[in-house]
Amino acid sequence: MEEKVFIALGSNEGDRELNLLRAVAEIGRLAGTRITALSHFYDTEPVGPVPQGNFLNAVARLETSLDPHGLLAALQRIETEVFRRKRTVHWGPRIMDLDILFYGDLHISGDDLVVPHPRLHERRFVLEPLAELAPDLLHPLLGKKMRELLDGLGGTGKVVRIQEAVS
Ligand code: PH2
Ligand code: MG
Ligand code: MG
Repeated sequence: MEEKVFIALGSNEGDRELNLLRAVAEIGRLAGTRITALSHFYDTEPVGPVPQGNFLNAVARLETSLDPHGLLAALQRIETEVFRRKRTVHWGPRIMDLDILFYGDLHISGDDLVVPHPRLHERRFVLEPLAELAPDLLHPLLGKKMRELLDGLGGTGKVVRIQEAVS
Protein backbone atom coordinates (compact mmCIF):
# COMPACT_ATOMS: atom_id res chain seq x y z
CA MET A 1 0.00 0.00 0.00
CA GLU A 2 1.21 3.52 -0.73
CA GLU A 3 1.58 5.98 2.11
CA LYS A 4 1.84 9.74 2.04
CA VAL A 5 5.14 10.86 3.58
CA PHE A 6 6.74 14.24 4.26
CA ILE A 7 10.53 14.56 4.27
CA ALA A 8 12.63 17.51 5.47
CA LEU A 9 15.76 18.31 3.44
CA GLY A 10 18.62 20.46 4.70
CA SER A 11 22.14 21.38 3.58
CA ASN A 12 24.73 23.89 4.80
CA GLU A 13 27.88 22.73 3.04
CA GLY A 14 28.95 22.99 -0.60
CA ASP A 15 26.47 24.13 -3.27
CA ARG A 16 23.36 23.99 -1.10
CA GLU A 17 20.85 24.46 -3.92
CA LEU A 18 22.45 21.82 -6.12
CA ASN A 19 22.56 19.48 -3.11
CA LEU A 20 18.81 19.84 -2.49
CA LEU A 21 18.00 19.32 -6.16
CA ARG A 22 20.20 16.24 -6.29
CA ALA A 23 18.58 14.80 -3.16
CA VAL A 24 15.12 15.33 -4.66
CA ALA A 25 16.21 13.49 -7.81
CA GLU A 26 17.66 10.62 -5.77
CA ILE A 27 14.54 10.28 -3.61
CA GLY A 28 12.41 10.23 -6.76
CA ARG A 29 14.44 7.27 -8.05
CA LEU A 30 13.81 5.06 -5.01
CA ALA A 31 11.82 1.90 -5.64
CA GLY A 32 8.07 2.38 -5.30
CA THR A 33 8.46 6.10 -4.56
CA ARG A 34 7.17 9.24 -6.29
CA ILE A 35 7.66 12.86 -5.29
CA THR A 36 4.26 14.54 -5.44
CA ALA A 37 5.15 18.04 -4.19
CA LEU A 38 8.21 20.13 -3.35
CA SER A 39 8.23 23.36 -1.35
CA HIS A 40 10.22 26.46 -2.17
CA PHE A 41 13.76 26.53 -0.83
CA TYR A 42 14.33 28.55 2.37
CA ASP A 43 17.55 30.15 3.58
CA THR A 44 17.55 29.58 7.34
CA GLU A 45 19.63 30.58 10.33
CA PRO A 46 21.23 27.59 12.05
CA VAL A 47 19.28 26.39 15.08
CA GLY A 48 21.05 24.70 17.99
CA PRO A 49 24.27 24.92 19.97
CA VAL A 50 26.80 24.60 17.11
CA PRO A 51 27.93 27.82 15.35
CA GLN A 52 27.72 27.12 11.60
CA GLY A 53 26.63 28.56 8.28
CA ASN A 54 23.02 29.11 7.18
CA PHE A 55 21.10 26.12 5.86
CA LEU A 56 18.99 25.77 2.76
CA ASN A 57 15.88 23.83 3.82
CA ALA A 58 12.87 22.41 1.96
CA VAL A 59 10.12 19.82 2.40
CA ALA A 60 9.04 17.15 -0.11
CA ARG A 61 5.80 15.14 -0.17
CA LEU A 62 6.09 11.54 -1.36
CA GLU A 63 3.95 8.55 -2.11
CA THR A 64 5.91 5.43 -1.28
CA SER A 65 5.42 1.72 -0.87
CA LEU A 66 8.62 1.45 1.21
CA ASP A 67 7.91 0.75 4.85
CA PRO A 68 9.20 3.31 7.40
CA HIS A 69 12.46 1.52 8.15
CA GLY A 70 13.02 0.73 4.47
CA LEU A 71 12.56 4.42 3.70
CA LEU A 72 14.88 5.44 6.56
CA ALA A 73 17.59 3.08 5.28
CA ALA A 74 17.20 4.43 1.74
CA LEU A 75 17.47 8.06 2.94
CA GLN A 76 20.55 7.26 5.03
CA ARG A 77 22.09 5.57 2.01
CA ILE A 78 21.58 8.77 -0.02
CA GLU A 79 23.19 10.83 2.79
CA THR A 80 26.26 8.62 3.09
CA GLU A 81 26.77 7.20 -0.43
CA VAL A 82 25.56 9.95 -2.75
CA PHE A 83 26.70 12.87 -0.57
CA ARG A 84 29.53 11.09 1.28
CA ARG A 85 28.23 12.57 4.50
CA LYS A 86 30.38 11.69 7.49
CA ARG A 87 28.60 11.41 10.82
CA THR A 88 30.88 13.60 12.97
CA VAL A 89 29.67 16.60 14.99
CA HIS A 90 26.18 15.99 16.39
CA TRP A 91 23.96 18.86 15.13
CA GLY A 92 26.97 20.18 13.17
CA PRO A 93 27.29 21.22 9.51
CA ARG A 94 26.10 18.70 6.97
CA ILE A 95 26.08 18.42 3.21
CA MET A 96 22.71 16.64 3.34
CA ASP A 97 20.21 15.82 6.08
CA LEU A 98 17.05 13.90 5.19
CA ASP A 99 14.52 13.47 8.01
CA ILE A 100 11.14 11.71 7.93
CA LEU A 101 8.58 14.17 9.35
CA PHE A 102 5.34 12.22 8.89
CA TYR A 103 4.64 8.75 7.58
CA GLY A 104 0.87 8.77 7.03
CA ASP A 105 -0.69 8.98 10.48
CA LEU A 106 1.73 6.47 11.95
CA HIS A 107 3.34 6.86 15.37
CA ILE A 108 6.76 5.21 15.62
CA SER A 109 8.96 5.37 18.67
CA GLY A 110 12.16 3.41 18.19
CA ASP A 111 15.84 3.90 18.95
CA ASP A 112 16.61 4.69 15.33
CA LEU A 113 13.38 6.33 14.17
CA VAL A 114 10.78 8.55 15.84
CA VAL A 115 7.77 9.65 13.76
CA PRO A 116 6.26 12.25 13.74
CA HIS A 117 9.65 13.93 13.98
CA PRO A 118 9.85 14.94 17.66
CA ARG A 119 11.05 18.52 17.08
CA LEU A 120 9.23 19.52 13.91
CA HIS A 121 6.64 21.63 15.73
CA GLU A 122 9.38 23.80 17.31
CA ARG A 123 11.28 24.51 14.11
CA ARG A 124 10.43 27.35 11.79
CA PHE A 125 12.84 25.96 9.18
CA VAL A 126 10.58 22.87 8.96
CA LEU A 127 7.15 24.42 9.55
CA GLU A 128 7.47 27.20 6.93
CA PRO A 129 8.00 24.79 4.00
CA LEU A 130 5.63 22.21 5.50
CA ALA A 131 2.81 24.74 5.95
CA GLU A 132 3.43 25.91 2.39
CA LEU A 133 2.67 22.38 1.10
CA ALA A 134 0.08 21.26 3.66
CA PRO A 135 -1.36 24.11 5.79
CA ASP A 136 -4.36 22.00 6.86
CA LEU A 137 -2.44 18.80 7.64
CA LEU A 138 -3.19 17.74 11.22
CA HIS A 139 -0.33 16.74 13.49
CA PRO A 140 -1.56 13.29 14.61
CA LEU A 141 -0.28 13.72 18.19
CA LEU A 142 -0.73 17.44 18.82
CA GLY A 143 -4.08 17.74 17.03
CA LYS A 144 -3.08 21.03 15.42
CA LYS A 145 -2.72 22.04 11.79
CA MET A 146 0.66 22.99 10.36
CA ARG A 147 -0.53 26.56 9.86
CA GLU A 148 -1.56 26.76 13.53
CA LEU A 149 1.76 25.35 14.73
CA LEU A 150 3.60 27.89 12.59
CA ASP A 151 1.46 30.79 13.82
CA GLY A 152 2.14 29.73 17.42
CA LEU A 153 5.94 29.81 17.06
CA GLY A 154 7.99 32.47 18.80
CA GLY A 155 10.89 34.29 17.20
CA THR A 156 13.06 31.24 16.61
CA GLY A 157 15.60 31.39 13.78
CA LYS A 158 15.18 33.61 10.74
CA VAL A 159 13.75 31.85 7.66
CA VAL A 160 13.67 33.53 4.24
CA ARG A 161 11.97 32.07 1.19
CA ILE A 162 14.24 32.12 -1.86
CA GLN A 163 12.71 34.10 -4.72
CA GLU A 164 12.19 32.53 -8.11
CA ALA A 165 14.83 33.61 -10.61
CA VAL A 166 12.19 34.91 -13.06
CA SER A 167 8.78 36.30 -12.17
N1 PH2 B 1 19.35 20.95 11.25
C1 PH2 B 1 19.89 20.63 12.43
C2 PH2 B 1 20.33 21.63 13.39
N2 PH2 B 1 20.02 22.96 13.02
N3 PH2 B 1 19.20 24.58 11.56
C3 PH2 B 1 18.61 24.90 10.40
N4 PH2 B 1 18.36 26.18 10.11
N5 PH2 B 1 18.26 23.95 9.48
C4 PH2 B 1 18.50 22.62 9.71
O1 PH2 B 1 18.18 21.76 8.85
C5 PH2 B 1 19.11 22.25 10.93
C6 PH2 B 1 19.45 23.28 11.85
C7 PH2 B 1 20.09 19.22 12.78
O2 PH2 B 1 19.48 18.33 11.95
MG1 MG C 1 17.77 17.00 11.04
MG1 MG D 1 18.81 13.68 10.20
